[in-house]
Amino acid sequence: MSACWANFVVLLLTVGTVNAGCPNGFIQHDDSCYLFFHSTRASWAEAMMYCQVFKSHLAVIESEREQNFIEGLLLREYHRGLPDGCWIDGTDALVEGEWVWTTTGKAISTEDYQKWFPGEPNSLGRSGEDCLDLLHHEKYSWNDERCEVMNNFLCETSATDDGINVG
Ligand SMILES: [Ca+2]
Ligand SMILES: [Ca+2]
Ligand SMILES: [Ca+2]
Repeated sequence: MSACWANFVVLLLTVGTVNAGCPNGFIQHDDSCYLFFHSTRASWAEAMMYCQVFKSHLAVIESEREQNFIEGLLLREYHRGLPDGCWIDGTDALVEGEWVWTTTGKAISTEDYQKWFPGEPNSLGRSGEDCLDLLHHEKYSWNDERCEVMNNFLCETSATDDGINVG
């Protein structure tokens, strides 16, 4: 076991609340389990891989109810020195301006729940901004951000009835 992997295991054993339907360390809300990585910073692509290591994916926010829960979770865990942004699953890297949830492959269309901060997505800069993050200083409204930015991130997976997550 590498030192790196050992650190993950220690993290898993020490963070969060254990719930019947969730992997160790994840917090349950409705049918999902969440794990906020507040002590790890990663680019959006790296964050996606971290979540996969934990048999989960970057969070997909599909309702106001889910957004509200996540806002509460991030606010509780926020402390000074953390990055302003928290990666979630959305991207428009494939076609500029067409936002999709990578995990489901579903377009974030006008009928779907969205909570962009006014003026976002604004695709700033030459490379554009192709990855979705929640901004602490904007009460966790959505923003498009450069995917290379080192942010915290939020993983999500489905809750199960028996507590054994099959991923
Ligand atoms: Ca979700
Ligand atoms: Ca973009
Ligand atoms: Ca932006």
